[in-house]
Amino acid sequence: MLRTVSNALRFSTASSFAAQSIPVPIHHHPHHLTHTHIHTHTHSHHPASTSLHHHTQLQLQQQQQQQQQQVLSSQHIFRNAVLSAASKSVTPISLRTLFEFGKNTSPKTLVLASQFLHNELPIRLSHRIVELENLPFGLSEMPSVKTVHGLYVDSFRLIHEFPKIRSIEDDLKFTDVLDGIKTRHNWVVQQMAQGIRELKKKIGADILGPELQQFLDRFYLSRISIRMLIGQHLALHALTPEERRQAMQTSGFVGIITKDCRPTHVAEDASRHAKQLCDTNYGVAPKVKILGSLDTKFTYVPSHLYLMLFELIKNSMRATVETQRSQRLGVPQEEMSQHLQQMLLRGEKLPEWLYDDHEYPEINVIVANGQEDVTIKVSDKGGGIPRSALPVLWTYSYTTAKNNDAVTSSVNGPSGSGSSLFDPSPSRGQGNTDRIAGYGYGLPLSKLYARYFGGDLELKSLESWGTDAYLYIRRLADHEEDLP
Ligand code: W6P
Repeated sequence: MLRTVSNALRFSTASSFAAQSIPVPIHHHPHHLTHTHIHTHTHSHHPASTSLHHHTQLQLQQQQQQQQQQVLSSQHIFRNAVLSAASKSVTPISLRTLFEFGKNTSPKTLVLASQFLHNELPIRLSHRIVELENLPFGLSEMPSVKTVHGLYVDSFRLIHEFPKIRSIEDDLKFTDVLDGIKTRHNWVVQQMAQGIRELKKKIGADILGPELQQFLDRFYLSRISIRMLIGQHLALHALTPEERRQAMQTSGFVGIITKDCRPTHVAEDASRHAKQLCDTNYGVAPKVKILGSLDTKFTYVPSHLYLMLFELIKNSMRATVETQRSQRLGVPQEEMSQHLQQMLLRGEKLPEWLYDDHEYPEINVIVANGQEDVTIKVSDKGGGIPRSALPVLWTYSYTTAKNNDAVTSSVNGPSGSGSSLFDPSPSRGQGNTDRIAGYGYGLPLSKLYARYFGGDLELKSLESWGTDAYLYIRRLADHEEDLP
């Protein structure tokens, strides 16, 4: 039995696993047992066993060994299921396919949808499970990364062990399982960010190199795809057939996709929210003007578009406010909140323009309705970014770092306020205390959302003047998921 296990391990493809010493004290593998840690050690010198007769002790040992083998065996079977799934390729789906499929859903087709996910999700999860075990710099060993790994293993197990889906009842039960999984994964982005902070603390480096960046791009893109598939499935199940028909007729919605996604509307929503945030933070917010082909509509996931436009608009707002104030007051951006506080403490009157929206240059959102792409340009006069600092905006590794003013201050003009805006890094002074943007992953994640269905997101900067963000989205929904 043990030989079978170790042979299988020898031939297994997951390098970190195969690299374990063989024959295997499996309980030493950090990832192997996640929540159900069963202790199978044979404590032959356990004090309690000294009073037993030699005979019974042997029996006990044999029994324990048998138990150990059974545990090894079920672990081994599970591990093989993960590896087997990981050796399969994912099946990319186009937005159109998701849309068309959900358009005429009968209970029967919903069962088909569940069957597809029952097959597909373990593959997508298993790729991440294996990858999470083989990260560079010992990132796999960080507690938060292990937590995420455990979450993926548990989710894999729940889906993998769910029996074959045959009936509508099975479909509903399975959908509940997916709902639970999606919720439990809500904080994975933050948990991974935490894991990276843990690693940085341990190795004392700020920048972690392109390997990690690429891993995180793959990891988050995969996460977006899994959440898209589950989200669509849940949205279809949340309505009765009659309600689904109505949603389609009145708003063009099929699940979370609509054929009438209107960038103008989404940009208005995103601007409203960004304005609230900016007002809270600065007591003022630049105007947003929407121009171009205002009646553009196309098939897309409005929640994704919202997320991207919100990120871009709030970045533009922040850059605009900070640059304008800094220029007119002649105070570096990172000293601004302190400067204003001191003025107030000294009883000085703050200038009128400071809290007047109209004193700040407008942000322009231009919608272009092309054949191939719908392109949305978000254009600010927020002082721009040195060209050399642009790549940093796409990285996951710097905003979370402490005391990295050298990096942040090279971004966005004369003073620090780089990052995905509205998320003061720990190094930033008092004043900006909001945490709305979490860990400053907004920009790199937005690019992944754009790329997911074949679009892209680019930034162009006119240093000293402003920044233009170009968001490209495929006009036709035929593009299949871009998957890692
Ligand atoms: C800036 C920095 C930035 C990032 C993303 C979008 C707009 C802007 N403006 O100054």
